[in-house]
Amino acid sequence: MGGPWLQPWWTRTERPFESFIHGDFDRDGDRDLDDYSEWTTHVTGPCAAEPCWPTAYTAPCGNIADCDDDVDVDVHDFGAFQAKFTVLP
Ligand SMILES: [Ca+2]
Ligand SMILES: [Ca+2]
Ligand SMILES: [Ca+2]
Repeated sequence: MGGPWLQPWWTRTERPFESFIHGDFDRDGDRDLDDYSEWTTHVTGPCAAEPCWPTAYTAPCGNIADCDDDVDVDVHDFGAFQAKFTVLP
């Protein structure tokens, strides 16, 4: 496998998982189409009763997609993602 910078950032031990911007999967400071592509892989739909327990997502980076921190990834998270959609020059 390639060097550590070719791996998804959440698998890198030198960058703490706890520090992130919701929706910024590649940690380049924006929420663009690359991030949206990853975001779509974490969609769970809403829980019957929110906040969800157990968590609706099981992937360790599901909380990055969960923009409103209610432990699911649904249309409300999409709205929050869309509102912050940016492309850096
Ligand atoms: Ca990004
Ligand atoms: Ca929700
Ligand atoms: Ca959510």
